[in-house]
Amino acid sequence: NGHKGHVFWFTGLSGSGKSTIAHHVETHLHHHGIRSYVLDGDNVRHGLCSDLSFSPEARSENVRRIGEVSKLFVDAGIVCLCAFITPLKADRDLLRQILGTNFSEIFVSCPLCVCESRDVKGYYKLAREGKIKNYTGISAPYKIPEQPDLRLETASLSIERCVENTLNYVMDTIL
Ligand code: GGZ
Repeated sequence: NGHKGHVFWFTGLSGSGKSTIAHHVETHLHHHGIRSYVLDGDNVRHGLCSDLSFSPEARSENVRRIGEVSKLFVDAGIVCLCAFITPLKADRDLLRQILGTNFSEIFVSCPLCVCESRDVKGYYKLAREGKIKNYTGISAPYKIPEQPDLRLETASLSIERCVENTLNYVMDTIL
């Protein structure tokens, strides 16, 4: 296989579409014979990071651990698709320090009101009611990436187009 390991890191609000896009991209990569793996809250926050809350310090540690794990994926020659809110610039900067040129930042851009109207898990409603504290976009910050390697506008583009744009970018980066 003529591709190299690389980390594609999807950052954006809860409900912006990070995990959905990452999983679709993974499926396409498998069809192309490219080994890839999705890391997201669903498979990391219950295991590797089950001791971590959503305080600013805990989020930083969450992101740092995943950065280190994804570095191991790169060493193994695997394309790692990481889907985490990663709300702070300092944490995203740390990822670039850990991973260097094997890191790409993909900003999954979507207005808060659209994410909130989707409210797949009902968390935004609970956050508005104060039943979930430190909720990103409601009661905790999200700092918009200024110079992402790729930006996906999920409110105005279909999932299919976002996946296609990401795949093109991934192929250009790893091949
Ligand atoms: C944000 C939270 C919170 C709070 C639970 N703030 O829509 P989801 O459910 O599936 O995605 C969200 C996920 C975010 O975890 P991350 O590991 O990506 O966050 S970070 O990068 O900031 O460490 C949401 C759920 O966890 N969730 N509480 N307070 N999202």
